[in-house]
Amino acid sequence: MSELLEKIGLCIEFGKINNASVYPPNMRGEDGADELTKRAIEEGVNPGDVLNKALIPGMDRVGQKFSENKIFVPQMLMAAKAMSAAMKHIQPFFQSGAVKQKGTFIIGTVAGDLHDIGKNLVAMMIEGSGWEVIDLGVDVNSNQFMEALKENPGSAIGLSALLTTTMVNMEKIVADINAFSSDSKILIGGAPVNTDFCEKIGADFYSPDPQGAVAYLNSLT
Ligand code: B1M
Repeated sequence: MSELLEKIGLCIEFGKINNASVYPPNMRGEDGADELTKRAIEEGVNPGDVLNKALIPGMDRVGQKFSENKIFVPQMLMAAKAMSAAMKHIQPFFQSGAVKQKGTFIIGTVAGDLHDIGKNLVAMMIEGSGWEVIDLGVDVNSNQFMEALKENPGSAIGLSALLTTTMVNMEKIVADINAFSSDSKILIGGAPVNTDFCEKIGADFYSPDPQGAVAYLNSLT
């Protein structure tokens, strides 16, 4: 099992999407993230293990290499595509929460930011824990959050940011939402943010991971 997880991690790291992908050349003809994740699930590997022991460590290595200028944006993009191909197979397990509708949760990646893998994970786990999730996608501005809030009053809101440059946009969105509806609970997350930043910008909770986000939302019910 650990060999299979290791291979899946390598597919993410090197952007090997599926058997048909010609990239990277040295893995041509081999199964990719798509087939290997499907096989892992069919063989009974825990979807949480696929996520935490293969996909996320693979993506961490991608980030590390990008920081060291060992790879560039096209390789990161291939890694993201491989990650999406794998996530398709684990998604149903996180979305199969039996109890539905504990409340409504509006989530988006903040304006200027196109990273959506972490946001999608948070959304799928929250949905799986019984919340209705309205996913506004990426590059979402204050007006879009407030429109969704007008249509779904009383919803909790989740903001994700992956870039230090988009943290300021998160700050603006939180201020706008608080001015519009001071009783809306705002949860923030993403690699560059933390509890101090959360307090500074007036958000209600920071979670470093989807599990913490689920626990926080469930504490509101
Ligand atoms: Co980008 N990128 N990227 N990138 N990218 C990072 C974030 C970076 C850290 C890489 C690096 O330098 N090491 C760096 C940011 C540096 C900084 O700001 N300090 C960076 C950069 C610089 C850029 C560009 C500017 C590159 C360029 O064009 N020169 C550009 C910006 C584009 C834009 O957004 N405007 C860019 C582009 C891209 C791609 C499009 C190629 C691709 C994204 C594809 C996609 O998302 N569909 C990409 C990728 C893949 C990455 C890395 C490698 C991986 C991100 C990821 O998906 N991680 C990333 C390096 C890294 O993080 N290791 C990097 C896996 C994911 C599961 O983790 O998103 O952190 P994460 O989510 C976690 C937690 O943070 C948390 O839960 C998740 C699961 O544990 N979480 C929440 C997230 N949101 C939450 C919300 C919550 C609660 C928890 O509540 C609401």
